[in-house]
Amino acid sequence: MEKYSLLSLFRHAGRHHENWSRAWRDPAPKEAYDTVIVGGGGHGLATAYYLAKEHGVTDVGVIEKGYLGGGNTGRNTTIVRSNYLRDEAARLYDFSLKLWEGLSQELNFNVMFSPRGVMNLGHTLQEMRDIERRVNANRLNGIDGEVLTTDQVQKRVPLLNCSPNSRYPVLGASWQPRGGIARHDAVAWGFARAADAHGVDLLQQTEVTGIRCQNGAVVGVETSRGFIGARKVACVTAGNSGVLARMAGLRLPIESRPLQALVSEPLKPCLDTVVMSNAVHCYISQADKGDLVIGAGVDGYNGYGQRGSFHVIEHTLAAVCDLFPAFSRVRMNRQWGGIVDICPDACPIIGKTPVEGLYFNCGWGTGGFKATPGSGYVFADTLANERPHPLVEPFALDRFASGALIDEHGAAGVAH
Ligand code: FAD
Ligand code: PYC
Repeated sequence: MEKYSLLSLFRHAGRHHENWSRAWRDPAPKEAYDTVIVGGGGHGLATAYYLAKEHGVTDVGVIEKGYLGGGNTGRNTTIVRSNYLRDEAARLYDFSLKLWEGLSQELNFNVMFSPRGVMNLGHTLQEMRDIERRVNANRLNGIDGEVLTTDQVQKRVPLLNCSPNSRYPVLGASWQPRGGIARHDAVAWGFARAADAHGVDLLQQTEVTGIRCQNGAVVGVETSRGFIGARKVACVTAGNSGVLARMAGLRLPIESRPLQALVSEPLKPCLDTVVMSNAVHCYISQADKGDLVIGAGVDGYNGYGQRGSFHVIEHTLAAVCDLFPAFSRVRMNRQWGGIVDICPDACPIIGKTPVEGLYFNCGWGTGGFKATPGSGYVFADTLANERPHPLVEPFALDRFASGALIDEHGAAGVAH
């Protein structure tokens, strides 16, 4: 086995990046599809893949205005975990985590899922109580979780400042060993390649500019490459869901805000788990390339610019230096932003809309990367069977009319 991979490495090295075969086709749009998916991020591509693979629905076009994975999928800090408080959310995210655990094999593409554990620090007595409550709730749902003492935290993360005299003393943490990180681009590419292999058309550089409806039902989308008919239209357009909804005359309970992240210069391995702190507003891990991947909170205003305010990352870096004094000498390399669609209860909206044939999967806010495979799976099931998958029933749009909200601000907390 080793011999073959070495041989193939040499073969590829000799190609000087030439004559690679395409990982997916670049088809011309058809006049119509059974299902059009708007948005070629991880969720849209996963939906297309599971529609084809699990339900045999292959007459599908994924319409992406930019390049595949160029939205939040390619801009996030890649934290994967399922330690949500409410039963409905915990079940959905853990379903997704289980799919992550076999995803590289499923797609025959290394998505570099690395279950290195996720730690949420507690700095006050009240935070520790919340942590204990959440870990207990997780365990009741069969989700792994432990409460760590300060000493146990220090042992796992030697560089963390656990001194009782620090500005944010570490009183303990929650710990989910099955959580971790994954390679964001690879997830998009893996789903794209697999969906294409099932015959799904991936249409890049194609912007949806309108949603055409007749007699209360969707009939297709206007695009920068002309009208494309569809029996079903599924919008998976994180950051732009409100814009798409407006094209169909709908208004979603969503706010679109910038969320930032940044990476440092590469370092030797020094942090082998994910550390998150709601109170100081930072989360940090070390990528396989060696750079520290750091995330901040959302900006306090709505907008569609994919950048954020300087004071937000300044605050986050101050927090990183408090928690990890050794990192104060590390230089930052790049910073960027994405636009996240946030619902009032910090949970997604998945399912039908009042327009027949028009579906939305949106509102994942600051935390949808971890849901990518699970979201695609349950959304595909919902689309194919024209009824909500049992796991998504609680996430219907009408919960904002009925009041059956699923408050996950605590679990989503760090980036809100
Ligand atoms: P996207 O990847 O954004 O895909 C939507 C696509 O729709 C885009 O490619 C866009 O170009 C396209 N589109 C929009 N409008 C149109 C149109 N009119 N026509 C055609 N195409 C259109 N989540 C986590 O779980 N863990 C994290 O650590 C984490 N960190 C984050 C850090 C940052 C800085 C950001 C911004 C987000 C973070 N998230 C995290 C959230 C996560 O990135 C998103 O919830 C998730 O990636 C959404 O995936 P998606 O496929 O729905 O959206
Ligand atoms: O949901 O775990 C998360 C997260 C971390 C950073 C942004 N979102």
